[in-house]
This record gives sequence, structure tokens and C-alpha cells, in this order.
Amino acid sequence: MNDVLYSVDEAVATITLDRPEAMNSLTVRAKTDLLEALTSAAQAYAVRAVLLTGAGRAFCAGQDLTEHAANLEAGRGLNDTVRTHYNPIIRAITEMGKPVVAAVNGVAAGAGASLAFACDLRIASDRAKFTMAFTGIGLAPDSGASWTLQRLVGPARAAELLLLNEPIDAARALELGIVSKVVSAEDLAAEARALAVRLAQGPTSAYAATKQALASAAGSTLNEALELEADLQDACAKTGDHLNATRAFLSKERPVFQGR
Ligand code: T3D
Repeated sequence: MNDVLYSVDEAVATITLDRPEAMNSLTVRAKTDLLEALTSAAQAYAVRAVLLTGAGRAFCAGQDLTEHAANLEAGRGLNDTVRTHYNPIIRAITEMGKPVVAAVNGVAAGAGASLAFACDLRIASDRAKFTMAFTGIGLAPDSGASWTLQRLVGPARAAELLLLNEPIDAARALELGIVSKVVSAEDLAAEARALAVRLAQGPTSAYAATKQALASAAGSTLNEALELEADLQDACAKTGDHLNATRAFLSKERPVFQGR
């Protein structure tokens, strides 16, 4: 991997977008690296949580517009890059049976904002900024922003953010519910890591089931949600983590989750 750093420690896979000179914007190579890193994290048994962040002063400025302009000028258009690259990345995050935390260290623009929205939890530095950017260059939302953003902030706010493309700072993002916590830039790495480590020590199977239930319920009827919850709960109830945690509760001890 050239444009993404990948490391695993304490069952947390940290994925760092690493093109700080171009605000971690996404070239084909960066997107390929990102998908490879996410796939590795999803498949590695030893990984139980993922932390996604950016190197330097940006989280991710979305599509690399230098590469994009070259494609346009050469008449290659979008080359179906959304289906080929962005959609698999978003699915890798949302379908991964492990929690994914975005540590939004700086600006998140366009597909960079979409990446953060696709994560399960978002913690931001006080220097973070979100700008939807798409309409600013005559494009419509991609990488799931039309779906995720309105679930985070409601349809009216999502329309406002996507149509007007006005940047919002970290404090406003917290107010709108886009991020769950804002910390100082100096504290972000440690705070986000502590959150990811906490999740990595949790009931991984139950987290996977929770992600699946939430994703499904967003487009299902109450009866469908009740049915899926029953199936997922049945599966969770058969895990060693559930048995051990129940025993620990009755013994007034802290549960130790093995993730299965
Ligand atoms: O074909 C397809 O794949 C379609 C898919 C599209 C998905 C999308 O993501 S569309 C949205 C693309 N992104 C944008 O439109 C954002 C463009 N960038 C900005 O609006 C601003 O740069 C930021 C708000 C992100 C940051 O502003 P600021 O003032 O903090 O920094 P800056 O001075 O504008 O940028 C710093 C450098 O990063 C600068 O390079 P330089 O002049 O120092 O050499 C700038 O050109 C570069 N940069 C920033 N964003 C991008 C970028 N270079 C390439 N691509 C970028 N997206």
C-alpha cells in the first residue's frame, strides 16, 4: 500500500489516509489501497475494531481533482469510478462485522465526508470541518452521502447541507449529530484510539449483529425488524461472550469479551 498506512495493535486496525500534500484526496491508487486495507481489517480474525483517520491537516478532501480533471480533459468522464471504487469502499465499512470509528482530524469534503458518515462512530478534532463539496463542482452526492447524511441529521438538514454546500465546523457538526464528540486537536489521536480499543475489547459478535440490525431496520417494516432481531438475538445468545458476560454479571465481576 502506498497511499494508506495500515497497522494493528491491541486488536485495533488503524487505517490512515496518507497523501497529506493533497489533503488525502482520493486517486485510483489511494482508493485501491483503502479498499485493500479495509478488506484486510474485515478479514483478520485478530482485528476487532477499526480506526480511520487522515495524515496531516485533512481527514480527506474527496476525489483527487487533479486526476479527475485529467480524466475529464481526456474525455474519459467518470469512468464508472463510483461503482468501481467508491461503492465497494463504503460497503466494506458498513458491511464489516466490526465497529469502525472515524477520527476526523481536519477537513472532510465530498466523498471524504461520505467516508466519515459511513463509519459507525465519528469523533472530531476542534479543527475538523465538513463540506459536502459535490454541488460545488457540479456533481451530485456519492459514496452513500444521500443515504447516510439524512439518517444522521434528518432529510431537511441533509438537503440544506448537500444543496447549499456551506462548510460546517466541528461545533456545528456536534450540534447536528454528525459527530458524537469533539476534542482538541492534540487529544484526538489518544481519544479516538481509546474509543477503538474499548470497542475492540467488546462483544464483537454482538456489535456485528447490532450493525446488521441497524442497517436493515433503516429500510424495513417494524415486523421485519422484529423478525431479524429475533434471529440475531438467537445467534448472539449462543456465543461464549453472552454466557460469560451473564455469569460475570451474577458474580458481580467485569465481563471479559473474547469477541465470539
Ligand atoms: O469521478 C469521480 O470519482 C467522481 C467522484 C467524486 C467524489 C467527490 O469527492 S467530489 C468532491 C471533490 N472534492 C472537492 O471538491 C473538495 C475540493 N477542495 C476544497 O474544497 C478545499 O481544498 C478544502 C475545503 C478541502 C480545503 O480547503 P483549504 O483552504 O483548507 O485548503 P486548500 O488551500 O484549498 O488546499 C490545500 C491543497 O490541497 C491545495 O494544493 P496546493 O495549492 O497547496 O498545491 C489544493 O489544491 C489541494 N487539494 C484540496 N482538495 C483537493 C486537492 N487536490 C486535489 N484534489 C482535491 N480534492
